[in-house]
Amino acid sequence: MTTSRRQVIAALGAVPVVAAWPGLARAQGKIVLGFSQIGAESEWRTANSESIKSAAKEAGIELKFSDAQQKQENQIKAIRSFIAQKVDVIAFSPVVESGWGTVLREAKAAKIPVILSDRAVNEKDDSLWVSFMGSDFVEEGRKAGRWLLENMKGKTGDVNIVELQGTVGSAPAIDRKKGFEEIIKADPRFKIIRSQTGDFTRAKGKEVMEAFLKAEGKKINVLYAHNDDMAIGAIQAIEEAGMKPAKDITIISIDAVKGAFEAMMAGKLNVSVECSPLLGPQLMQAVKDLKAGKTLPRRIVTEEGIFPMEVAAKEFPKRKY
Ligand code: GYE
Repeated sequence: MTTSRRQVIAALGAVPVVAAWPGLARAQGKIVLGFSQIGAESEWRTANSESIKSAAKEAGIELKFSDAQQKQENQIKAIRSFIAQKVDVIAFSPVVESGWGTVLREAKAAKIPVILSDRAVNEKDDSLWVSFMGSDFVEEGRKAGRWLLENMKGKTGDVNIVELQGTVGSAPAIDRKKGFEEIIKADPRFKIIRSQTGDFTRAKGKEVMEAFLKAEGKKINVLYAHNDDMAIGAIQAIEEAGMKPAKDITIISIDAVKGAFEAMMAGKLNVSVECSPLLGPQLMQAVKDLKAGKTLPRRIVTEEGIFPMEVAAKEFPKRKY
């Protein structure tokens, strides 16, 4: 007895079969979006992936989601495969700023519009993407710097800062450093005595903080971490070195994910600057607008705040990531 196709579809369930059938999504009138994600390096990134997946589902957009495990070459491969599959729109979060020209020109030649999500690229030809949506990372760095200046007003003498940078060559690492330095240079007492990458992960944040503590020990007054995960890793290192995080060393980080709120409520982190990962809904709206023939704004900036330890318990229940 042969099994009919209808039986196979019934047995497998209609949804996965349709999804696996090239071209069928489009035949059903669905928009196809290829998204190349950086990886799963942080709590922020996990929340961002979740936001994109759930917003695509909600919007009825067929999402081809690819995780690059923090490697640019994997992102380039994914984008090439989206071009080969003739998706309607490509969106991606570039792990680093440079090196995208060739693949973006390939997308342009194939007439597939590209949206930059979360991070920017450093390419002269800005006709290679239609819109960039995400945070103003320079401003986030400034917010961190302003908070520090404000909160060290009463302190006399030098303020020795160690900095945990994000992924080398990435937009948030470059810009968060720039914005922070721009503010602290107003007061010569503020000095960055060590600065190294922790690649946005807890494990590396801990490892590098251990090295900072070994080299500088009690000289360290402040830790500025480019994201919460590295700060959380560093907090462990500080405790293991017998010091009190947020007391012996003032700690500032960026993202304001739940893990940071928990650390603040435990009295171990002084402040976190908000960076929202919830880009899914606006990305799906942009994809729909593009398909409807509308022109997107070149830049869509996410609005965000800053949360010091004192407000953590009150804000925590309202946090969505
Ligand atoms: O701050 C960090 C993540 O690009 C804004 O990437 C994002 C950054 C975020 O790994 O936690």
